[in-house]
Amino acid sequence: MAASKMRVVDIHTHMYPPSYIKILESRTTIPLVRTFPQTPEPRLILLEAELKALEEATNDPTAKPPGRPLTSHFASLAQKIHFMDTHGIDISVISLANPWLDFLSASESGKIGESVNQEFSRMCSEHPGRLFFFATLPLTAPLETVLAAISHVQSLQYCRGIILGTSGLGKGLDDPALLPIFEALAAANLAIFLHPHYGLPNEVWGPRASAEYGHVLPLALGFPMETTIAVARMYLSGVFDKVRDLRMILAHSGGTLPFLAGRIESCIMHDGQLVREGKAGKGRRTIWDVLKEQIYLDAVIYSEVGLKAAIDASGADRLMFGTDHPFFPPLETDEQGEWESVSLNADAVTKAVGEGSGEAKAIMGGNAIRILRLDQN
Ligand code: 5CU
Repeated sequence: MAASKMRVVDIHTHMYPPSYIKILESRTTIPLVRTFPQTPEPRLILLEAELKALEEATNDPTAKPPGRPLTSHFASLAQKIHFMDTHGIDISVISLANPWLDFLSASESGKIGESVNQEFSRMCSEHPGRLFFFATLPLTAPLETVLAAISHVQSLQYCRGIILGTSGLGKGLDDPALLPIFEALAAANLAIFLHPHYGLPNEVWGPRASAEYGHVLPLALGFPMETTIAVARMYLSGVFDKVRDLRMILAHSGGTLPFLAGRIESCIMHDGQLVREGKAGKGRRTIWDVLKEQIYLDAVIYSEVGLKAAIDASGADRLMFGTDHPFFPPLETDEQGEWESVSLNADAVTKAVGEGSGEAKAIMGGNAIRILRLDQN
């Protein structure tokens, strides 16, 4: 029997549609898009950790430009398809990049969310079978607007889930007020792609970070810790037991969750309060159980060491390849060519499970096709 061809699926790949970029251009506080005299390309400034650099560049035209260049990779569908073709990616599940609709007022987020989701739906319909999307929810709007948005996106042909930040309704993902939303998503068979944005407080990085360390600390450490904390809080609050059909895909291979799950378990078992309250007993589903039953992980971890931990924690049948395009472009080679950030993740899969192995095929695409129903157009 001929060996089946490997299909490559990118489940972690973002866009800001043009209408969203217009909103960012109209803003004076982050997130925003602004042009600076020191560089021709507009800059996209997203993160709290970029505030100091933004202030300095605003007051001093010789200061280094803040944020990242807003290249055509962020908003152009043609560029996304070119990127996919360049890297042998058959299917992409695109999603709005952070911070989604989190900064919009309660009165505007419902309408803007609807049009952003329509725009994603339209982009997918231009490339049937090659593009699917994770929708975005207007979480600052009243509950009925959020629930109506879930019904709306469930009806969109190419929608396979929703992308979610860790703030939820403002109080994190262990907030009981989120339960009806989690229940509605589970009932609609829409997976949650959990993605960080807020990182850790700026003070954690120390006084030298903004001037000397670029974006390394907030992105390499802040993002994964944010995801880890958000999911640990959900687990401790019992969300996964309350909504057994809830399915979550964690960005960046679950932050540090695969590495820290044992420690989380030990801390639960040795916590006097939790033991007294009967929350640490024998029949309980452990964080390991949740990792294997309700959680999927992307394979965006750039090394076989982290990837092996992710596979050990959740199983090779629950990992899905991703690129994080358009973030992490090459800085010294042509952006229209191959990106090292992509090959690092693809090589990690090969090194962890062997080139051409069944597990490699599953992680590179088979799992995503099965889990996200990508063979159903
Ligand atoms: O480089 C960055 O700031 C980011 C970001 O904001 N979001 C993301 O998904 N990856 C990298």
